[in-house]
This record gives sequence, C-alpha cells and structure tokens, in this order.
Amino acid sequence: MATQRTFSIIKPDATKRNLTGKINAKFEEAGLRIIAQKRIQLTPAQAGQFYAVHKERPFFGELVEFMCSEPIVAQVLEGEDAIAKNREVMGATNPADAAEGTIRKEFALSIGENSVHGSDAPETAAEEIAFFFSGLELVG
Ligand code: DAT
Ligand code: MG
Repeated sequence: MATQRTFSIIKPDATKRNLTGKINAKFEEAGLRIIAQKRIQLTPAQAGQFYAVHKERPFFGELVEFMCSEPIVAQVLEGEDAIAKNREVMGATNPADAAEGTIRKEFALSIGENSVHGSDAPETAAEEIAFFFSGLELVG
C-alpha cells in the first residue's frame, strides 16, 4: 500500500473540551502525518452539504446542528494506508463498541458526539479534502 491521504475532522465536542492536541498525538503515534490543518466554524449549509449522504437518516438534523455548535478542526492526514489506519485509530462510530486505546473509546461522549470524522474510502477522501482545502494548502 502506497502513501495515501485522508480527511479528518476533530468535532465540536472535542474542540470544546480542548482535546485537539491529545487527538493529534494519537494520529502521530500511529504514523499519520498532519499535512494540513485549520480551525473553522461550519454553517448549517456547509455541514449539510458535507454530510449529504446521511440526509435521509433520522439523526441528520441533530448531526448538522452538532457540527455547527462549536468550531471544528479540519485536517488532512498522510501516511501508509492512511484511510484504514485513521479509521482504526478513531475506533467504532459508537464509543460503546470502540476498542481500547482508540480516540472514540477514550474521548467520545456518545454515538453522535463522537469526537472525530474520518473518510471511509479513497473517493470520499479526495472529495472531502477538496471540499475543505485548496491544492496550495496541501504540503506533503
Ligand atoms: P462514521 O463517522 O464512523 O463514519 P457514519 O458515517 O455512519 O459513521 O455516520 C456519520 C456520523 O453521523 C457519525 O460519526 C455520528 C452520526 N451518527 C451515525 N449514526 C448515528 C446514530 N444512530 N445516532 C446519532 N448519530 C449518528
Ligand atoms: Mg462515515
């Protein structure tokens, strides 16, 4: 597996509790390099567009509201097999199911307020990176 890039978000529940550094340490310990990072506050339209794939789900409104409730940290992570590696470090969507040592096991508050987002495939990683960052901001 060659070097790959994935898109990551440190979500409002985590930025609010000042956990950005602790979460970034988990990425770096796993061999993921943070090659782009910015703190921003999403509008409901932006959060809705980002999570459009979930728009028919019952939790969509709650998800959009949560993602706009505080600033987020948007990031690009780079490394060997970065998409799968990041998903492994994040842990299961529901912290109750997340493995020991994962970000969601250690920091997530609930299935909704689960501290991090990570892309799930090469196509979504490319789309999500382009949604938040210009080519000029990506210095590998
Ligand atoms: P993941 O973030 O692990 O990729 P997902 O893509 O299925 O999970 O869902 C996106 C986000 O939506 C998830 O991080 C939190 C929220 N979510 C998912 N399932 C939920 C549920 N049953 N109740 C509330 N929020 C949920
Ligand atoms: Mg997902």
